[in-house]
Amino acid sequence: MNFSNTNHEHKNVINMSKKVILSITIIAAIGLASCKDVEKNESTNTEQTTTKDIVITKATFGVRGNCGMCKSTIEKAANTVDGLETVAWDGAKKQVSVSFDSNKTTVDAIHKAIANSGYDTDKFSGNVESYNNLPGCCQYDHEMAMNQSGEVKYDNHLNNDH
Ligand SMILES: [Cu+2]
Repeated sequence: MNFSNTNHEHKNVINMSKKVILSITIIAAIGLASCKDVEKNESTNTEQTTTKDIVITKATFGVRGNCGMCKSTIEKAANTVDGLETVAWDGAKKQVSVSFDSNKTTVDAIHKAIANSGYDTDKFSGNVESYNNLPGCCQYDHEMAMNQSGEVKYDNHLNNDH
């Protein structure tokens, strides 16, 4: 009979479909399982990257100055820059070392902040008005060499009768 025959074929098609679906499900499950493993590894990597997201950049450049008071003024000026992490002015080398978050600021911004406080950097001249307002002992020589080797001990007023 044509009708039941068709019906039977239809059932077969359904059975086949079920088998196909089952196979697909199994393959998908295997696929998902392996994907999960990959995802796990990826998320681990992502976490590590996230902690490294803050990129700390280090820079060293010349800054003129005389004494411990200069050091304090220079370092305070650098610290006004948002994103600055560390600053240390080396009076013997006439050089400042900074580290900063490069997403927030630039070396130039730190140069400018220091220059604004009256101190020459190897890129910008110190603000004249600020320089004139510095204590006499801090009014450094504009011809002073910057980025020195640091072998010559600098004249720190703290060690002198001043
Ligand atoms: Cu000084």
